[in-house]
Amino acid sequence: MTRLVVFSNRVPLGDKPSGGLVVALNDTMASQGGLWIGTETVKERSGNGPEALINHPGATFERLAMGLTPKEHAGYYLGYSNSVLWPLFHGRADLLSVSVGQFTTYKSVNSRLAELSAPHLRPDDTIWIHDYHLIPLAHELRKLGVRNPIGFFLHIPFPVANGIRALSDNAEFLEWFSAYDLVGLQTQRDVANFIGAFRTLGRAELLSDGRLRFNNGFIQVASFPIGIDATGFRKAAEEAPELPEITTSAQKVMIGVDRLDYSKGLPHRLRGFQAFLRDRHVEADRIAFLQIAPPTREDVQAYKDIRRDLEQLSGEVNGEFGDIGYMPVQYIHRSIPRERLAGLFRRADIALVTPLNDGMNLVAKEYVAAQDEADPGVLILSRFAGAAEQLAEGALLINPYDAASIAGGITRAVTMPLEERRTRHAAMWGEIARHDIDWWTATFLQSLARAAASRRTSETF
Ligand code: ADQ
Repeated sequence: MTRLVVFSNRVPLGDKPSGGLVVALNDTMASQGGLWIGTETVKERSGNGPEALINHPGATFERLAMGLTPKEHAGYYLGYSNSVLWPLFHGRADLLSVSVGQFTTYKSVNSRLAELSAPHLRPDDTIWIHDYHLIPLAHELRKLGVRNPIGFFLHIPFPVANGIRALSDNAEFLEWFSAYDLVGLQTQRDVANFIGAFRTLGRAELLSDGRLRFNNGFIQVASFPIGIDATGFRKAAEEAPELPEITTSAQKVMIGVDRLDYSKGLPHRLRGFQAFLRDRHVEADRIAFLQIAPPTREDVQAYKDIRRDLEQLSGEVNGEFGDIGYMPVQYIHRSIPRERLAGLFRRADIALVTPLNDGMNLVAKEYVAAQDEADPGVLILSRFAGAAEQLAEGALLINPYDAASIAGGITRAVTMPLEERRTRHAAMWGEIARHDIDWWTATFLQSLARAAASRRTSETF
């Protein structure tokens, strides 16, 4: 069996990792072993002696990290990755913040990571690179003579051609993808955008076998919707400790769990809830909305702005509809342990997952997995979440830009008969259990092995 080498921006270091990508891959690595390489910010790099990756022993797999100086962290992570690629890939060119030096730092961090990692690679390794921070990495590894199968998976949406056009160096950017044997995206929509962008901007040709002929090579692209540890999460929810009453007088509980990110549509969600409350006789059916939104990337201005907007709006809604013993919005600005999260999902009658754009959204899948199938809750889901492609049959799909659409979804959810809730839940659970995290890993790696083998064959002729 070949060894799996995973690259991602961060390496999981704690016992209980959180965050979409790391949670998803940690179990696979813990059970099958391998090598995980990433980056971490250090105060200063030691100037003497050859620079080395930092070893983090203590896991069932090997963990290595490259130290980033605060300046590199600013240019590569906060800068190009999260102030250029993240907003662009989520369709928010208006939030783009381009500054001198970011692009160069992004490339130099990737090339140094390649240089420091190459000596750790063995000829029979399978390499799997994750996410937008590391797009040029395969190109850099190939320059160093690495011939192993290399796959890439993008966890966030792939934008339409105009999104890529807003990258000043888009020709070089497209070129990076040709170093991979396989490019994996979350949804069919992303694959269509990818092909469209390469045809429009790179004069690529779509071949009948699905590959793209681009410059002098080929790109194999396909969708692999990421899953969760479905049975594990369900079990955690079943075994979760009793929760204290969420609020005193609310009859129904609605939950939202998101990193505090502008792509998650949190202010729009509150406007939707406000519209619902305005339309109804609140006394008749009091609903408590619990929003858990831990901070991220707080050094980026757009994230400071979203935090301020959200705090203001929840105050506004509570001021308008709150009463003694009833606060419609409870807003918690921190991370909570996964077991407790699983218990909260199970307790909640409704989940509001309303991103303006999202690669997949694992919260939607976790909420469904946590339900009691005898009396399941209702998932209200944005049509812009990647998960909507798989969960359309069971979720209430809404338009997150339209407060009336969200309000309508809440009304339907509150009044939905038990039979309908069960039918919808069963459809979603079937999909989530079938296409779980093990399915995702296995399917991607099998496709990568096939793609790499056929590329080698065509190279021989
Ligand atoms: P994220 O944008 O981080 O992931 P998501 O898919 O929802 O979004 O994953 C977040 C994870 O963190 C979930 O497992 C959730 O339970 C957990 N989490 C969130 N808030 C938490 C809190 N307060 N306390 C504890 N845990 C919390 C990126 C992409 C997504 C894609 C994933 C995986 O943006 O679109 O689904 O990667 O590919």
